[in-house]
Amino acid sequence: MTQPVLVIGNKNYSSWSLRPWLLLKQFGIGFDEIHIPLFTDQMPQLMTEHTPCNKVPVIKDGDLAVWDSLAVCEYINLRFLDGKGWPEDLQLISLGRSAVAEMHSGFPDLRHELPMNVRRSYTGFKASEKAQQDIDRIIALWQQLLESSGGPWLLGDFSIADAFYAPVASRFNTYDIELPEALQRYVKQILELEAYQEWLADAKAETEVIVEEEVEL
Ligand SMILES: N[C@@H](CCC(=O)N[C@@H](CS)C(=O)NCC(=O)O)C(=O)O
Repeated sequence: MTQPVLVIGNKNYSSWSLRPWLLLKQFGIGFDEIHIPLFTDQMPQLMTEHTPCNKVPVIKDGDLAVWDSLAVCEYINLRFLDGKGWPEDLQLISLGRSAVAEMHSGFPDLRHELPMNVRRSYTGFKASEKAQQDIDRIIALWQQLLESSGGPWLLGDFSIADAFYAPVASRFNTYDIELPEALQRYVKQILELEAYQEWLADAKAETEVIVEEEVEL
């Protein structure tokens, strides 16, 4: 059987790409990668060649191409993880799905003001009131999930929810966001994953800079 292929953007910037990549890695699923450097001259041709929607991530599995990070993670869960991408408990799955949906469609100020930039670390970053509201909501959400599941991951074992919030953990680290101690531990746990370290090393090796994603203090 040939391996699935994950089509992704720059590892330094593409938060949507990190989600399925981390999920596959954490569950030890073999896959090949195609990288599309975002907003470069090569991007349009590569997008046409490898994606149905001109966006990443996309997973290609034989003749099938699945796009959008949520659909990609759900495909991975059903096709390769035997459903283990979610916990078994109905209450926890439902809380997790709500949290993932909230991440997928929400937090616009966090996304805009604190773009993922895994290789940078800022000191003295000050979030606007609206971005701070997003941060506060994520803090409350993570606390709720960790308390409900008992941890150490958001839903107990590592799940799609952690894959979805890993880019936020990365942002909190990059922009040095103040967090309660238990959540500092959660962020550290994400950053110390072997898979995250691999992603970071690859991001550091990238040479492209997307000026719009580089915050100037
Ligand atoms: N909702 C989509 C968003 C995907 C998305 O916006 N990807 C960005 C990269 S992180 C992209 O491909 N941008 C290229 C473009 O907009 O032309 C998902 O979850 O996969």
